[in-house]
Amino acid sequence: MSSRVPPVPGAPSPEPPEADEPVHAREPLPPKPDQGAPQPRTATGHRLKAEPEDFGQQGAYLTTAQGARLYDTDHSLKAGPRGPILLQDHHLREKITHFDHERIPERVVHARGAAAHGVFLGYGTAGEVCRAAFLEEGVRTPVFVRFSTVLGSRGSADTVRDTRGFATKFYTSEGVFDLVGNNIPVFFIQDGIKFPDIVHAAKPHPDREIPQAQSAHDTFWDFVSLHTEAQFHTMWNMSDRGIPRSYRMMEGFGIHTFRLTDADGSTSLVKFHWKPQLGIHSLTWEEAQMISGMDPDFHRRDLADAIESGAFPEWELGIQVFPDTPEQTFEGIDLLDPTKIVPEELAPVQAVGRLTLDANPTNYFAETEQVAFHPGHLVPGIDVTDDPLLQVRLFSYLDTQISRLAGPNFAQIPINRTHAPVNDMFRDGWHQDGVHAGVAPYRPNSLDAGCPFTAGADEAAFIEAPVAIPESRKTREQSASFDDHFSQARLFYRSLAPIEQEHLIGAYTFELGKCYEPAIRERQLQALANIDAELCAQVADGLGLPAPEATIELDEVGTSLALSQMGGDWPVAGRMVGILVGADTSTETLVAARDAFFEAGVVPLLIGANGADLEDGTPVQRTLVTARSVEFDALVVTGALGSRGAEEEARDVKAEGLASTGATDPRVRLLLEECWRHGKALGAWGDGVPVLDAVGVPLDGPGVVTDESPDGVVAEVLRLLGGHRVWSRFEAAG
Ligand code: HDE
Repeated sequence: MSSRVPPVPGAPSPEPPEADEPVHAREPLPPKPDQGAPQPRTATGHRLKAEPEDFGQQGAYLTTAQGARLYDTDHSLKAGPRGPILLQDHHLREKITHFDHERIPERVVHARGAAAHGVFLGYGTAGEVCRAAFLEEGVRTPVFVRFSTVLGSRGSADTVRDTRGFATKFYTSEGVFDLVGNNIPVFFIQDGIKFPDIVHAAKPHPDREIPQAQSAHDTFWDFVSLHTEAQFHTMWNMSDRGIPRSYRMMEGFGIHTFRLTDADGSTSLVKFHWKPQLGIHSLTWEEAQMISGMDPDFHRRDLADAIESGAFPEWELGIQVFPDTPEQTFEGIDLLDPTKIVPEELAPVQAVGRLTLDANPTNYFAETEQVAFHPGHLVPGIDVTDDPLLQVRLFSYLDTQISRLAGPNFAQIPINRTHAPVNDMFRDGWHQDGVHAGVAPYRPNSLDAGCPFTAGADEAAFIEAPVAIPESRKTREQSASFDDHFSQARLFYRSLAPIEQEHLIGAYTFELGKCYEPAIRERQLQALANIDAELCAQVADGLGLPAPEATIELDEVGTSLALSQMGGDWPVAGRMVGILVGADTSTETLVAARDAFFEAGVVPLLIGANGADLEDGTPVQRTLVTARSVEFDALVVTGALGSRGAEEEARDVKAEGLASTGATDPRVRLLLEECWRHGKALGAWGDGVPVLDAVGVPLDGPGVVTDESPDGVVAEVLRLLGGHRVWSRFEAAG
């Protein structure tokens, strides 16, 4: 690592460009070192002796799609320099036609996402309950993971309040296994037939198509207040889980109960969990809103930057295991009801493997947009249950890919290709990439020598667990064991720390406050009254409405500490620290402090008054114009910065509409004030200390570190980062 050019992530190209336009023909640049791509496989799963770059553009010259070299792409073929364009201009027609068809339909839900390649390492600890080969000890399986928001369109902001998708494709030796989960362990609805209803209610209103990527509107709260099974999921949404700090700092859940089979054929019921190595952390609501405007790609950028800077995100896959009894319940909880959790205190999460994301996609469209997940992509040892939400998903995902990816051959798109040999009898269809041999794609046959053959359990066939289905009758009824809509919501609320409860109350008050119709606010308050009287009273108070009485008896539910995300000390890898460069700060001290942050795995960015390099040529990465506090997890002030005379101050105060801050630049004041308000660590040394003081940051306040020299400040800021936020700055946490 050079001390002059810090490896700050985000370089757009593998080679820094020259200022002059390049004119000498050369082969394409390689992908960037942090990028990965689908493994080279044929459409039928065979490993190709090829490099991922072989699938990218080839040769030094611009060509048509047929490979003919072109001499001009800027001028259409015309009848004379000022004449009409000729129909025979094939390059023009090909270029425009391809462009006209560049877009495919975005996902109906989870349209906005970001993804990464990685590897899953089996611990072997699942062997007692599951025979899947990829869970065996030491087996390394390539994976592709796509995170997403649910409600927004593809171009919407990352930090809106919403559920997040957490979908993992395991390219196992026994076929593709997709674990298509969320960052919230329960769902809005118990039966998949209602999915279009909840999604229509949550999406923008159909008349004006507003609001985008929001649940703070009438149709959403109309539905969830009339449909109280959604209350528990909604409570997770209104909690800090709805605004994660990063995809790297989210839990993931398979939600449904799955059925595992071991090598002897015995079955167990399980719930899947992803536990992030960096802990579970969230934004504050104000940060989330500010980021939506200032950096709508915040989560996407965070994931890519972390991987590029070598801070590879990691999760442990864990399972909660339950006996597979005919009732399919555990401690009175119906395991087929996807609106219920099993508290971790009742069934601990047992780690079975580790996921590491270590490469960014090379091409967003080819990989992140075209990846096609499906909860029915299972491998021997993992099977579904009769959860009525899961059952509908098994239909929906295949169906949606056919319209989204234009036909039935989407499994042949490189990112979707399995790493196991494929010998199906599916033929033809749009974009067929296989070149199938033989004449008998049917069974039984003798003309293709009977190929392909069916496998038995000994040949690793996927065999559905032969579960008994009790004698019954056709019905549209739901089991009475699905009826309790409130007690787990109460358990959740009561398990939160006071500061988390305060955030949750604020979120309900905001969202309901944005509803136009009083009847909807009142109806939702009634649902809250059936969850917790104190919660209801506080939200009612914020709305200026009377708090209704509960209409049901509220059982005592206890608490589950695993539901709170407070506490703990976490690795700081990939956290962002802003270092404000003082006008007279010694460059040597600055570079030493910056490098100390780098060595701890943090990304330090130097913030200068403007973009000029420091005296010794050290570049700055941000300026007072491009930096905003929400980008950073901590700020350090190294000296007086951007100090101004009285005339400049008067001008800035007028132009920015900000209160006078005397000699301190108002943009510095904003940076520091926001960091203080959002509970972020603040450090200063030397001439930086009076700057903190001047903007009103109490020097003896919690999480404020000052010293004569940088060493102690850097160490203490790193320690504070491990706690995510300086919680004691918030009244409710104090
Ligand atoms: Fe999905 N869901 N979903 N969903 N879902 C889709 O499939 C659907 C549900 C989830 O990054 C769609 O390929 C129905 C639960 C994720 O590509 C679609 C029902 C959970 C993703 C679809 C559910 C999820 C999707 C849209 C109720 C958590 C993004 C495009 C029966 C366990 C995957 C697509 C990615 C995507 C249908 C409920 C998670 C329309 C009908 C519960 C993470 O098929």
